[in-house]
Amino acid sequence: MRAFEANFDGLVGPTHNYAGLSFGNVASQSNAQAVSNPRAAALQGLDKMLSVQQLGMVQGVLAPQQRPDIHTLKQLGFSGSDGEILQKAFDTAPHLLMACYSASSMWTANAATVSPSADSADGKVHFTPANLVNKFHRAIEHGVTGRILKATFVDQQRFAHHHALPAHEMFGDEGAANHTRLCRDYGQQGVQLFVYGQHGSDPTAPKPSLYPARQTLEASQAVARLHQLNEDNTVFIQQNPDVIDQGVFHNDVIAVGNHNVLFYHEQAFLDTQSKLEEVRRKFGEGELHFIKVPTEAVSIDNAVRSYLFNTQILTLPSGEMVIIAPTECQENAQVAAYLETLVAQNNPIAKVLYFNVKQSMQNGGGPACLRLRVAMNEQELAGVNQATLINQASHASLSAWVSKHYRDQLTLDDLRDPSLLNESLTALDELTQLLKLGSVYPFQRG
Ligand code: SUG
Repeated sequence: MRAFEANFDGLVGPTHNYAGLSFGNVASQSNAQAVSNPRAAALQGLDKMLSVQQLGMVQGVLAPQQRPDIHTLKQLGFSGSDGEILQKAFDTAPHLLMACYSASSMWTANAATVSPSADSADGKVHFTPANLVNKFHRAIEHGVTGRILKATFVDQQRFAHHHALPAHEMFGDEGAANHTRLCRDYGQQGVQLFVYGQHGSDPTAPKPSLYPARQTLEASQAVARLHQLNEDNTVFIQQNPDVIDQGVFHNDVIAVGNHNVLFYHEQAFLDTQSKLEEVRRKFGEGELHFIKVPTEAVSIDNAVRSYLFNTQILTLPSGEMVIIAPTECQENAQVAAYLETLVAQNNPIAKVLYFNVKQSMQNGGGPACLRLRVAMNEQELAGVNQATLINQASHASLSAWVSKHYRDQLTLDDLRDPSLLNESLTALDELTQLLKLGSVYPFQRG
């Protein structure tokens, strides 16, 4: 049976803003307080989704979170009418209000870790929502994320949905952003690479000194157990702590894998040589391409600024491999020159396609952050909620929905405006009907 990779992108929510919430994420910190454009952000994302679908790929969409998260504000002791809660939080704890307003669920590479049925002992596709404990604004995502995943990957015979890991820093989990899979064919057993930033239980092990390492080895191991993977199809690799300190807050900012290609910066990992030998041994027979980018070709600084590695490498139905890159790669002289030589060299990557996702990039989210990959076969695809799949018609109705409900500018001062809350909930209520999700949001559940 034909197997393929589907990409499920996060739909940017109506409250997309720049709050500077992510210590260790250079773009988030440097654009703090900038004026955002939620409408442009959502339309940029939808246009990328349609373009990928038109390349012949299966493309889906994951709904955003309910924001503001008024329930969390109440849990933190703010009381009164919704308008009073927003005003009190704005006056006394603006950082909490911003966190409860973040549209950060758009980066669905952090929604969950996904393992395809070909790798799991029970033959199901497994999902574990990421607990995202390192950042408060993201730690409040996983409950609703789990409901959205269940309403999207519906067939319980084929999809296994787990709870997020315990919410403790020992199990800090950032989902697919620190996970990639190499395979000969999407339907055959592959090798899953789990990249962690630190050991959660060994204080003497290497770790970054300035910025946080968000993913722990203990979390990656727990996800591999939940997903019924085995010794032969998993490799655990530590991320180089020095690059985390230079702004590489997830592995997908320094390496990306697809099919039988691993594209990585030479400084991405610790013990690179022995770990890549382990990958090759577990991969077994067949062509496997390691494309290493040396520091003299692309500096860490340029990799972080351009998001060269936060690209999507796609295997098109024709077998051709293309890179979906942000326009920032085109604008960075060193990276643009590198990409020209890459496609000219003898490797499977045939061309680069550039996309404008600047609204997301300014918060540290490139094309690969915006998508969750789910390798599946035709039967599994039939078990997906078909209303969440992108084609010309669904792209048109979602774009019209965005244009009807979204503002074209948002400042932090707007967050105390109760009409923003009402606009957001009205939009999301309509969205659950468009995507046939049922009542996934707290405000719909009473
Ligand atoms: O978690 N930015 C996100 C970006 C996530 C990118 N994802 C991957 N690399 N897969 C984060 O740091 C910024 C929000 C703000 O500052 O308003 C933010 O959450």
